[in-house]
Amino acid sequence: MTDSEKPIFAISTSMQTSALHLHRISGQGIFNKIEPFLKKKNKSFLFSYHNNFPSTHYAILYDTQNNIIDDIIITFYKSPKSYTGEDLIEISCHGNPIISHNLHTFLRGIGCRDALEGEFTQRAFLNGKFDLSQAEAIRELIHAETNVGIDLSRNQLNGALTAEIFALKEKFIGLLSYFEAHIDFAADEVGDYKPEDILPNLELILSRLLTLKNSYQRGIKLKSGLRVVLCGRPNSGKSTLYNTLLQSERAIVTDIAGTTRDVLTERFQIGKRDFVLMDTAGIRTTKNKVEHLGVKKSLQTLYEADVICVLLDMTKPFSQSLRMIKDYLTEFLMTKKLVFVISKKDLLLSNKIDNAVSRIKNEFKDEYIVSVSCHDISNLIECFKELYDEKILSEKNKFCDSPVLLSTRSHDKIQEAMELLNQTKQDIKDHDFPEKIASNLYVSLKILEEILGDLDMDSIYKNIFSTFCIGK
Ligand SMILES: Nc1nc2c(ncn2[C@@H]2O[C@H](COP(=O)(O)OP(=O)(O)O)[C@@H](O)[C@H]2O)c(=O)[nH]1
Ligand SMILES: [Mg+2]
Repeated sequence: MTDSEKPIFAISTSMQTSALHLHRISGQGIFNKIEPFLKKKNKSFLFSYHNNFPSTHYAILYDTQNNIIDDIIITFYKSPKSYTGEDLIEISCHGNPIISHNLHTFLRGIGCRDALEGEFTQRAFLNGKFDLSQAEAIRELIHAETNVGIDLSRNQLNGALTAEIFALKEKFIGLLSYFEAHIDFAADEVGDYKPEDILPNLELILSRLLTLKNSYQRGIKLKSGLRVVLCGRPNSGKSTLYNTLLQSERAIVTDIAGTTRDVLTERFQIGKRDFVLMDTAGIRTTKNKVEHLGVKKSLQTLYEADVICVLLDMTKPFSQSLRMIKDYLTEFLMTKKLVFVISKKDLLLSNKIDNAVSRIKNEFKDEYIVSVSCHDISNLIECFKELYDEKILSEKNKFCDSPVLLSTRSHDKIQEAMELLNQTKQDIKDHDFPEKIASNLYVSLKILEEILGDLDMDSIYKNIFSTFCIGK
């Protein structure tokens, strides 16, 4: 048996001490290999390979020297109805790393080997359980950092991209049959060669490919969450708000102006809404070299923001904040969503807050204005929810069932196919030979099919599956 045919095993959970560990073993013949080492209390282990699978059993697992490894729950998945398409076993044992290491030593002893990264998924792909775009979707699903990221991966796992590539393939076949007919038959049989007649069909393919290509950037944006930057003058309460939103003492807070120098970045959630939050150095003119660099970095960070929260400490003269906004933030007033956050509201009387709101409204008409304190940020939370729904959720819902490209690999394939098709478009306009046009159409189609995988792409697979975790 070669190494690639050997049954493989890996722990699917983490190897740390925990209630349970789950292990997977996959490969033909694995049931026979393991069965002699399974017993029930005082009885031998009885189970039939002909049962309906999957079947789950309680058993005690012994090693080759007849020592107990652990009492386990073992599930048998009969080929082809398993994740890999091979006979597959899942063992759940007590979550002690020593027990799991003993189990692995035992498995090596009965002819299994350690799985490589992504090898279970690679075997599943090679056994036709899913195509390459779906395998990539599984990787994305495991690594997604946001709820939208999970939704987009599910969409691809369910075959949205696969279906689109198949639909495009149908369109290609329509185009190809025209040129094939003109290669094989004379004009009196199939009519005059007028390739420009099929240009609209080619345009249609190109426009669907463009939609796919654009979905890549949109996907990146949607799955990263809403990027919120906190900015304002020193001591306006940015770091305090940052910590309150994250519910942890992440940033240093002092009453000394210019405490924060670096940009801090963390993720946080409001329900299922995902945000990236950035705290920045207070914006002011300063002679301190380090603080000056911090201010510069703050201003650069604003370009990455979806939402800029401008903190205004209204216990200080409003003219100072106004100056800062006019001097540094004017360009963002036009290009970004701004939220004016009146901070330290616990230090302000309510008529002072009203007064502050109307002064801000006077200066900046259509922007959000909320007031917060370190004890109460409910207004801002509501505002964040609204902005998330407007900028992320509605965008996601607009495209909810359409495919979204998740990998650079598939994005580059679409790009490559589009370049060749644009060349073909020119060839058609130039009334070029049907042989040449058909050949380029075949190559473009082949490039698109590679998104779903192709059995002579061995080196690419190795690359893709090596980015999975062990046990997947
Ligand atoms: N009373 C009160 N003080 C606050 C509030 N938020 C911040 N502060 C104080 O204002 C000072 C500056 O806060 P900090 O968060 O470091 O401001 P930053 O420079 O904008 O990051 C600190 O002494 C904080 O304790 C608030 O909501 N209420
Ligand atoms: Mg700070």
